[in-house]
Amino acid sequence: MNLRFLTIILFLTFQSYALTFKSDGTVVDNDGNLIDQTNQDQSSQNSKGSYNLNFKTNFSIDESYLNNLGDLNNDNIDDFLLSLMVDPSAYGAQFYDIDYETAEQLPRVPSYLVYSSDDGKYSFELLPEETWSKRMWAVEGFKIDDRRFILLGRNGEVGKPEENPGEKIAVIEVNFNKTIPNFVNTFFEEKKTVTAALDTFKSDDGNTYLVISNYNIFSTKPFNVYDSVIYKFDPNDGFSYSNLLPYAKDKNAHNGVRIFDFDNNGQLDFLAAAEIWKTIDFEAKPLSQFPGSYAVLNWLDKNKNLIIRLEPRFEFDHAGFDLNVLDINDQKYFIETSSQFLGHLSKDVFKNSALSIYKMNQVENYGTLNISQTFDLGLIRATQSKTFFYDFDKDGKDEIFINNYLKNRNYFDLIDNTWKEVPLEYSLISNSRNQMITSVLLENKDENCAVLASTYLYQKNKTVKLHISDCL
Ligand SMILES: [Ca+2]
Ligand SMILES: [Ca+2]
Ligand SMILES: [Ca+2]
Repeated sequence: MNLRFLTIILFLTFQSYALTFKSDGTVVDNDGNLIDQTNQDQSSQNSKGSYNLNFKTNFSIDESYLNNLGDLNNDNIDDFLLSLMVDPSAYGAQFYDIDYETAEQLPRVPSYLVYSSDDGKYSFELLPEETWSKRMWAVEGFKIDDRRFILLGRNGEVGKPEENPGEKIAVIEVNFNKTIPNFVNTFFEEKKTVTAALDTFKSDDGNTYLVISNYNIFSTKPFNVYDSVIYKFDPNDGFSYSNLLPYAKDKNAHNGVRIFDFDNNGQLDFLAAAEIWKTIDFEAKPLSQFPGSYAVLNWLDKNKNLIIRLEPRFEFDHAGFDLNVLDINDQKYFIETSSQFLGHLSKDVFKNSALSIYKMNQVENYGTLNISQTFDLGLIRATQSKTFFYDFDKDGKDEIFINNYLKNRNYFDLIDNTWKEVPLEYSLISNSRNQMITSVLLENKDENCAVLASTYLYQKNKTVKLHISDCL
């Protein structure tokens, strides 16, 4: 099937859903709110030091996503990955209506390593074509000794759940000639999966493990595209199955996973942002006994597991997307983004969006922490919304920042024991039409500042424009 034909089919498929494609290239939802546009506003609102990068492709891009990779080329400035996606659900249409064959026919589209270069600006390099993906937002950079790698969680959701073909996760090894990248090796897992989230950790014996959430609980290998797996990764031999099967909550989709020792007891802990399972019919009956995100202390030692449940902001409609722990003056806070999940066949699959904050206190095993404070993020949905922690006001304690936003980008600051929203002063990509922005915060440790790279989450364009702010 050629692309134009496919586009027409997809277009027709979407007509019956909540969004309308207008002749001027704009897309509006049922309430007439403008969601997207074909012709981007070229006007520039650059302030001193900020600039744009343009990524031209041969594909019509539906979505884009930015992931911080840490400092890969050792100049104390964070590098990042721009991943482009094709996906009907970018426009609110149901990916569930795309069958296996159509999903297989969707093109794989480029990703770019965006790296800090000698001239003090960001440059970019196209990833090897074999690693391009239809749809990828789960990405991480990691190091083994002096070698640098990029882990690509290829293929999020495309197609009906039972027909999603998946893609193989990949690891690219990258060398640098001064700051300029050279992709020297690529490793693939043999089996295709549907990767929602990932993280890496090192064991005490120095081995590197890759934790790949394909939504469901952990399995020894991906028997099914949805089975999550923990791999051991060898820098010379690539992937092998670790056979680690630590606890994860059954009948929940794991949209976000993080593994680190957040209580500083020397044992790795697990943070899971979880989405309730519902029946795939118009009733959308809950299948999860306990909806909500959760943490597991001492994750790799089942005898010492301590499970902390987090009160789900949206109760039996709860879909957590990111969960992290922030430590302020020895008080730890769980920070979660979430949406209300109405059901696969609902007119709006997701609606509403929240940032919820929980004070981590001593809890009994299987105890539930109540929400301490919650904010409405003002997004149509919080899918792929992640949090960053950074000391924006340079007072010695970190604030919370969300990567996705519509009108106001704010950070959340703890002032007199209460979290408050504070406007953020970075220059942004021009957004005269209130498109959904996605961004990534990038630290420059030499200059003790950070830049904000921003672009449109929903693109519908062949040229993707990225705005880099000045370093504040
Ligand atoms: Ca760098
Ligand atoms: Ca721990
Ligand atoms: Ca601060």
